[in-house]
Amino acid sequence: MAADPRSLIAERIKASRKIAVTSHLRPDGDSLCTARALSLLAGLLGKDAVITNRDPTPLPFSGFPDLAGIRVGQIQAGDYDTVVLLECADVSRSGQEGLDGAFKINIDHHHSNSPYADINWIDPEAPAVGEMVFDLAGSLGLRPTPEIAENLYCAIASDTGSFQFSNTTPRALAAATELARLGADPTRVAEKLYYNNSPEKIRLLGCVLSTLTMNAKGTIAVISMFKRDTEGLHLKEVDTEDMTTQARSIKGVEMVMFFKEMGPETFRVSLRSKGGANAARVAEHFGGGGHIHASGFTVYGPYERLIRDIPAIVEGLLDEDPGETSAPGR
Ligand SMILES: [Mn+2]
Repeated sequence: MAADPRSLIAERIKASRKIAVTSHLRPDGDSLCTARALSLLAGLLGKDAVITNRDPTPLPFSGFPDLAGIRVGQIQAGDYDTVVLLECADVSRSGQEGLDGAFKINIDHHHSNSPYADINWIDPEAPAVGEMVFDLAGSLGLRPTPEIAENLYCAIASDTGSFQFSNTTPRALAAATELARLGADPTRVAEKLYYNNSPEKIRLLGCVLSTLTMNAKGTIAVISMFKRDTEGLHLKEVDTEDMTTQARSIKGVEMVMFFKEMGPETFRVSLRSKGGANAARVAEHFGGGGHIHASGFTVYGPYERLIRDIPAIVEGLLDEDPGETSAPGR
């Protein structure tokens, strides 16, 4: 039987002096807060752990004081004894170049296709990488401080959509309970994650949601955002995930189509689906791609024609492929 990757990782961390931590392109709450927790855990052992991501920290996480120290750029592998990659199915997912000679640790809760690192700990049953690093704290013989506990809790809360998605397993809830006991404050985390919007964003949300149209069956919701909607608002970046979430919350909706004007007669269409409705298959039909519940493609033409024709084609595709009925989730 192979050695437990947790003990191998713990040994390697203890034997390292300088540790680099990174996560995937367009990092999310799970990878960001877990990276922070891991660097703090390493700090408890007297290690110098530095988080470096290729992409900047997005909203709302860019406003978290705890995540302010994250560097953006490339890791100078020669400066570190160990590089930890969180949620990267391969090295290219990190956007880091020049890690070939580095000692790499791969921690992921998604199926990785290649165990590319020197130590690979892949647990597709884990609800979030934050839950795995909580487990790792035990292997390191460490009790998370309240700050570490709160980051790990935030990672799990964020990845489960506040304990709503299909990864809200007994394991996720057990870890959350334990982390709350260790000092994580669920109310404070919810404030940071969900009560952090600017007035401009809420105005834009109103604008986009007011474009809502539905097909006759009530299974497809279409919303649109035009360049003119964002121009006056001085938004540095536009987080549109909430807009699709609102449209997806309509009873009976299986697919949300979000048309975003990118240029003259050019629209990026984001698809979000639930249950068995396969967003990836629909996107592929139009030359795009993605996952079963999140995908996208680009279309060209006058808006009035696109918004009439594309949802009708999508309805046909959904009818053809009812998909397997599965639990709601992402
Ligand atoms: Mn995750």
